Amino acid sequence: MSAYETILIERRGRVGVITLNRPHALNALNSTLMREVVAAATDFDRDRGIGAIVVTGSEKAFAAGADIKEMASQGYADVLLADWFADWDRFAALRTPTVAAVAGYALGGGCEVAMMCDLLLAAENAKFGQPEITLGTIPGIGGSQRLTRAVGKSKAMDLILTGRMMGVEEAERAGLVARVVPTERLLEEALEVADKIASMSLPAVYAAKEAVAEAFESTLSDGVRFERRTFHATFALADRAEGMAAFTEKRKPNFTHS
Ligand code: CO8
Repeated sequence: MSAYETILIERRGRVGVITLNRPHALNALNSTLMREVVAAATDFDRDRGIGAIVVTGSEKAFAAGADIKEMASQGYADVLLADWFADWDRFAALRTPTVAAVAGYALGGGCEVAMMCDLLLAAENAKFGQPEITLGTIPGIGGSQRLTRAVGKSKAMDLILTGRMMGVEEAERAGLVARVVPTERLLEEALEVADKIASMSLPAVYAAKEAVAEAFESTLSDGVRFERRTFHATFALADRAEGMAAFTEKRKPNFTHS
């Protein structure tokens, strides 16, 4: 079914699953893989039959970073002119909620892609880190910004300046991870969460995701105003009327995504 070289894609009901699949390189993000993930995610995002997207890797690695072998020969002008990693802005701008299901290594670009997802489920064996400093460079897919917003300045500095890895307990304590799950149940749990999200009203889900994302882009008063206006707008939805009627009538809502 998949015309992709470096990822597998699958539809499970209303959930789209993207599996990073370069096992010989611990799913290192080369340019083909990056292009394919963004293309597959964009296709799912345009599909009204998809209500959530799961991004996952293997048990050994979500992704061990951008592909160092591919980057090694590049110069400043090469990466500047090609605007390396700018494509990921399209991934960050998806309207469909994205769930990262992370087992094993999530390092460098791998950690950054996981953090670009809306929520992050981690297996007990997951390890997070931004080791770019050990290569003489720095995070390039948003890590210095998203990690700092997720875990605060001190821990972000610790990870980014030393390049050390962080296990799941520390990652959960620091607020990077929504839930830690047994490694063998990771995909199942991620699919359950994604299914739950996909069972809600799609326009309400878009609105909720946009409102939470606004917290990272605005002042508190602007964000609260944005939320209030968006909340008011949900009163134009048939699904909002159905959701409240179903509660009153003590039955399950039948959302039509309208
Ligand atoms: N890139 C390319 N190949 C990789 C990568 C990678 N990031 N990670 C692992 N591999 C390859 C290895 O080279 C090896 O290949 P081979 O068998 O051909 O030698 C294979 O995957 C298996 O890896 P290991 O044998 O090393 O497996 P171990 O279990 O011994 O170690 C580690 C696992 C600890 C994860 C180790 O592989 C490692 O340290 N990997 C690199 C991690 C890293 O530094 N990631 C950050 C990359 S930089 C980045 O993501 C953002 C850069 C932003 C730059 C901005 C520029 C514009």
